[in-house]
Amino acid sequence: MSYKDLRDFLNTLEKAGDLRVIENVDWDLELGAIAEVVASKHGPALLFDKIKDYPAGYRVAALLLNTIKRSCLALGLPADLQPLEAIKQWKAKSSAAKSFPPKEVASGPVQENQYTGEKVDLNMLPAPKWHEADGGRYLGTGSCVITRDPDTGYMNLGTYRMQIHDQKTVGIDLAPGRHGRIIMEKYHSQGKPCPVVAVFGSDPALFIASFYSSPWQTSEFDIAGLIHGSPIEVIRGKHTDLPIPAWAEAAIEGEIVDPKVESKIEGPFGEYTGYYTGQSPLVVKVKSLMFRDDPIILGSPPLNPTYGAQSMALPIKTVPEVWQSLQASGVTGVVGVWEMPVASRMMMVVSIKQMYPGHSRQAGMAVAASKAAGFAGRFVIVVDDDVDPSNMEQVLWAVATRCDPESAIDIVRNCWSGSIDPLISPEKRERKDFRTSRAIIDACRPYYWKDKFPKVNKISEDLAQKTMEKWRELFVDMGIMDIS
Ligand SMILES: Cc1cc2nc3c(=O)[nH]c(=O)nc-3n(C[C@H](O)[C@H](O)[C@H](O)COP(=O)(O)O)c2cc1C
Ligand SMILES: [Mn+2]
Repeated sequence: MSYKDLRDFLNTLEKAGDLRVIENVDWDLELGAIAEVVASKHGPALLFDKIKDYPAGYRVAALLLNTIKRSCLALGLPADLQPLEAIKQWKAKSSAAKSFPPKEVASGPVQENQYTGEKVDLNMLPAPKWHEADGGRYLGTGSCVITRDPDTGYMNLGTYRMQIHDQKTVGIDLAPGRHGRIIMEKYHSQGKPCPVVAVFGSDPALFIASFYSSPWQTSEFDIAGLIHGSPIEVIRGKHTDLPIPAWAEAAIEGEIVDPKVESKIEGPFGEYTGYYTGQSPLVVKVKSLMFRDDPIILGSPPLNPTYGAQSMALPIKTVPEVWQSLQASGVTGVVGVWEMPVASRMMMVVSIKQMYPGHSRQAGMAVAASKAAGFAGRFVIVVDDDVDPSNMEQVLWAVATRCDPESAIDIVRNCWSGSIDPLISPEKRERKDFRTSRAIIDACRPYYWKDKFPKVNKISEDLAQKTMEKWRELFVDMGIMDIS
């Protein structure tokens, strides 16, 4: 299965009864509030139309990846998979990515409306103010930002939040260590602004590819092409020479200016950590704006996860990336990787079959050092292979019963983080020291006496099965279908 563009994907959702069109909303908090409430109840994807101050047809889509089912549809996987199985299939699929360089075409729907120079006005697009204490209107929450490495020409995609400052200027928050930021800094060190294309309404394939991170010098266009099943069609940008996805809803061409030349603080912005953080000084000067007739802005507002409002139901990004990096760094015996839903990468779990002394610490350190979970991480929990890393009860039980705090928690100091981290003190923020510590929580049975560790008290599958068979009518009567 594949989809041509965002509209095509929304049609698929509509046919599946998984999209609700909501009309007559205000971009100023009302749209965001509806999205947050619906997300917290795991409701349908949303398409907002007739937005205050905008012509009918200028729309905002949201909550595309908010359920496991929609995430699977977006990834081109069967829609009824369990979370761990879905991630395993997506990991297998993404690791088999072959080279899918974008395919240049002469023109595309994204060019239906084009403005350059003085005619550019970003306020033409319906950008919501999503959360109450946001510093402004965010056009880029489900963005796809394209840059090119000046040394090698490889093209990087990233999702970075973007706030409208004025008609021709947007703020962009590029965390330290992002490929997009490394590329930008190369231009700035040569005294040049960094050419950039930003897409504000791509289909889920391009969006997922953007927040996914391929290894340095490997383009995320390959991931987008893989999900599509064919190369992404692009037109060549007149102002940047960068590829612009031809079927995108809206895009800009511009330059990220060296903050020493020009800067403006964006944010704060309500983030996935459950706090308002950030404040990036980086700005993009926009040279051209283009959008389709009746454009659809793709929104992906971060939400406080403590009441089920995550914007991503399936850990599409962190888990497969970390799992692959464990394999690449030679850590054997990994049976599962997960992130705690309420803490995302701040609390990663890896499950291993212990095979040699020091194995569990090696796995923990490799997770803490990976690109996907290394940035703004906090805790890495290592569990044995009898613990399902995606089952929070099992993980916490293992921590409580198998981790001796004195000998099985290690602290690593001065690790990679950024302004998004709520634990960066005001003093550290002031001097731009964005480092924080990590704890490796080894909740595996102690290696040298693991075979003498007390036996687990839990009904065996065999006894559960036999009991279920003999007492089936009783259990059915009680509404109990599964007792293992
Ligand atoms: C919805 C969403 C919003 C994101 N916003 C930002 C952001 O504002 N700044 C940032 O540095 N990373 C952000 N990220 C994470 C990056 O997109 C992600 O780490 C990506 O892999 C970076 O790619 P790169 O290393 O190729 O630049 C966001 C991710 C998602 C899913
Ligand atoms: Mn990259």
